[in-house]
Amino acid sequence: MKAVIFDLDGVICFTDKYHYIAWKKLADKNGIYFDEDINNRLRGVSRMASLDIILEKATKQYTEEEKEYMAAEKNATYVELLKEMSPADLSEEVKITLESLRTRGYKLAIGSSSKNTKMILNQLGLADFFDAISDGTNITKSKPDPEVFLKAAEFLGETPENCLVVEDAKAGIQAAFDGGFESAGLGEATEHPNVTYKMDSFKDLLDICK
Ligand code: B16
Ligand code: MG
Repeated sequence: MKAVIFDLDGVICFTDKYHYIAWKKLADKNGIYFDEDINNRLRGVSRMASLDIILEKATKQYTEEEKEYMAAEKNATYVELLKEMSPADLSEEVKITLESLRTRGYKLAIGSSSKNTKMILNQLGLADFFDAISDGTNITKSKPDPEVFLKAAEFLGETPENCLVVEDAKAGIQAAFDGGFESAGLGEATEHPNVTYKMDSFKDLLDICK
């Protein structure tokens, strides 16, 4: 293993709570039922695909134009919430583990579905930390398609066999498996049958990547 590709939301940081608040505001405004269980199904899923999942509970049909508007509205709320993030939102555990992996010589990349990746890394003080960033701005297909991780490996100049993907979403483990990557799962990702390593916490990476 020469490189580690990290998912962002749910792995490096906990923007999932902001996604929840922003989607909840949109759902409430439109009288659509939304809860934490539905929010969990949005992990690793692109913005428009997330909206389609939310609209499963809607009682009317929305046009593509209305959907674009709703997604933009949700994103505006989300971006306002991201502005409150700071380096204090990066846990000591994540920080120390990332620094140890770097010291051990691993190349480190981000593989996230989010189009707000650069802003989030900036807020966390990680704007220049990673060797490569593959995110929602350079892909055409979202997880569970492997494109985001294949691009990350390409940007690092490594083959998938040499990269470990770290994920919190089942869709992300599926993407890693289909792309020929080994994976390390956190939370619900550990339930996926194809996850290579099941982790209890982020620092377990230091036992996997010696
Ligand atoms: P945005 P990840 C994903 O991030 C989130 O888990 C998912 O809930 C979100 O819909 C997606 O990013 C797109 O985010 O609206 O900011 O482009 O887990 O792949 O880092
Ligand atoms: Mg995630």
